[in-house]
Amino acid sequence: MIKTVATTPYTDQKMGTAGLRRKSKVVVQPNYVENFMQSIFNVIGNLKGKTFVVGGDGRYYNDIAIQKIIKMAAANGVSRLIIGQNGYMSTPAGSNIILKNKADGGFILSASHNPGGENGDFGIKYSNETGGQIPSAVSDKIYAQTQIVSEYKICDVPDVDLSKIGHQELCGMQIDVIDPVTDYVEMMRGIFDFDAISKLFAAGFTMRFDAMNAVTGPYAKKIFEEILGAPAGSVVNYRPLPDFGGLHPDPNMVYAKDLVNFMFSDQATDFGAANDGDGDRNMILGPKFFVTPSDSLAILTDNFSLIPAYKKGIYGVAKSAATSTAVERVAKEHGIGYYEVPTGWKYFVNLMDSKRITFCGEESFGTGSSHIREKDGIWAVLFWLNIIAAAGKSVEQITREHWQKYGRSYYMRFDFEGVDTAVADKMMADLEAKLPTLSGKTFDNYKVSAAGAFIYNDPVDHSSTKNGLIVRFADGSRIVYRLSGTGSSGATIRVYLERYSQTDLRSDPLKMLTEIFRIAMQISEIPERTGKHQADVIT
Ligand code: G16
Repeated sequence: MIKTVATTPYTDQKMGTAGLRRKSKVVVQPNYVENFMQSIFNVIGNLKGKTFVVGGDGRYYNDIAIQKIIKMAAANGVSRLIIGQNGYMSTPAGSNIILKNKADGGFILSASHNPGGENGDFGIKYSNETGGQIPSAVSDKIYAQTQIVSEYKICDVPDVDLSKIGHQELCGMQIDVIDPVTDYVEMMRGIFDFDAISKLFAAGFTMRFDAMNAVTGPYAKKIFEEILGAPAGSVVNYRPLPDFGGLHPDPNMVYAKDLVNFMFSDQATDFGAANDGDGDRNMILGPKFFVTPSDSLAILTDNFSLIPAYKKGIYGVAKSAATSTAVERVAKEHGIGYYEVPTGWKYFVNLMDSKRITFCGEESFGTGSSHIREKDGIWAVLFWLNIIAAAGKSVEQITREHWQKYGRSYYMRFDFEGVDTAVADKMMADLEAKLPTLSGKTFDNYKVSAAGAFIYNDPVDHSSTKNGLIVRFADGSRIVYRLSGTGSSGATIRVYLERYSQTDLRSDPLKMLTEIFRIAMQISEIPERTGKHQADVIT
């Protein structure tokens, strides 16, 4: 039943910040998924005795791609697949299943926060036995393989029924279809004080969780409504749909606009949250109040002792370089380890495995801990609920008291989308060459203290990664420039701005950052080079 099929390479199968992401229309081309998967299997080598976890966020093409992966895994000699029922599994749940079963890795079919559907995006995230996504050295090898792949192996059998939980066999490979929610719920129960959160809801506390018609709906319904007792209807858009019902499942102020409008209305619940397509990102809101992801990381870290699983102490904390410096001040106050890594959750994995850090987070709405090796949307929401239950304070009170204690990092990200790739690359190259000449120069009242590329030397595997350009000012303000690695067409230039104040805690972030935005445009020449004077998306 095993067939070997001849194929020719696609030139564009290089993974980005988190796996392979392309337009659905690209991925549905003949042999596109097959070439990519065969390249991965070729790089792994001997697959006998190996177990992989497979699932996805339910987006368009999930069902077709998953069948191809199952049949190819069997034909390539994989011993066992653990698959989420109906092909569903969130990215954090997948990481947990890999670790719990000591599996050799896993594949989550998702383009994360990118829109889905026939005209949207599709993607494949590949994790290894750490439960985290593979390091760049491995993805480089896979890319090289995609450039020479000439045949793939597939089991020529009818589709596997993934609707029923249980065991089955295919071409000598064992398949275990599991409920993707159960293990995840148990893990959360082991971390947080479910009794305290239940009491909070029993006392009348209200929340709205927007699952954005993506994979976290079933997880959120189970945990927030069924177990913790949030009022029925607290979880909205909870049915995963192939096109996310037309929503763009990116939990931020721009794309989660139904939730944002609701939370900024007079009908707002006490707490609001959203997750992304595959459940690893989160957004936290209070009534008429938004918590930036950078602040959220700092606040969670500062309050670790309120959470049962962390109350004995945490190793340390890490953030991506582009994320605001808010958590650095918390790390200093608590005397714990502090690390700055390139953008990409995979850079946290070595730090967690070597017990250097417990928490980590990014400005791109990702927060997590060493309970798994991915960021975790529902974990972050439960962390906030647990703090609220333990401290008896609102989201706004907790955040304002945090600023009172540590000062406030005004922080925003400006995205210039759909830029011609050659123009974006040239802009970054020219900027990198120019930055060393800026040191000591003053722009308006801002004096440059240092400027250059961000280079990360991993303390564990000693690899070195260059990612983004940073301009630091004498007053602690910063500009970070990067090209996104998660888009599916053209280039997106990201400009991250930060300004710190110990005294001015109630200003409008956009106003506080107006001057730095102007300086950022002047230094980079983005308007002249791209024709864009305003960002397409501001978060
Ligand atoms: C991925 C990565 C994150 C990264 C984000 C944005 O998240 O796992 O580490 O911060 O992309 O990356 P970029 O700025 O390169 O677009 P996700 O949720 O998309 O898997």
